[in-house]
Amino acid sequence: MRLLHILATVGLLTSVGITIVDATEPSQSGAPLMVLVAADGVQRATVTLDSYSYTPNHLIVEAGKPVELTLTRVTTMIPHNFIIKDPTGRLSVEQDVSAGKTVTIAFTPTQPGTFPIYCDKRLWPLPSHRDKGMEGTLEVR
Ligand SMILES: [Cu+2]
Repeated sequence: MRLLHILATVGLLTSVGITIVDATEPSQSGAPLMVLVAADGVQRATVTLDSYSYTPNHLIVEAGKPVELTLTRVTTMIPHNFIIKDPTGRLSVEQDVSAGKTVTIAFTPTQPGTFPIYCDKRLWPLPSHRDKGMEGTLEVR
């Protein structure tokens, strides 16, 4: 049993190593999305929430202009949310998205920077959704 456990651990480490190597290659799901400014000055984009991902997972917006994100959840059972936290407190977004629902959130980032987007849902004692890869990046320029 113990040997099997060690082998399983080695296998896990190997797969993590491969993932890290792959992460240096450009991937489609990780391609940054430059959010376009509409005629009314609002930067609009749609983000799909799945288990366990955001698509797209890297949004680039301009500071000082309103952002409107349409969050669409394709899963039916697992609860997800969409959180952006700026350590300085200027930007704080926390939105639950319930089964099959679409929610629109609006905020205006004032400071340039790179902020993590993540889902903090977790079914104890399993890892959080963020740990399972449900995270992204908001880049404010
Ligand atoms: Cu989630």
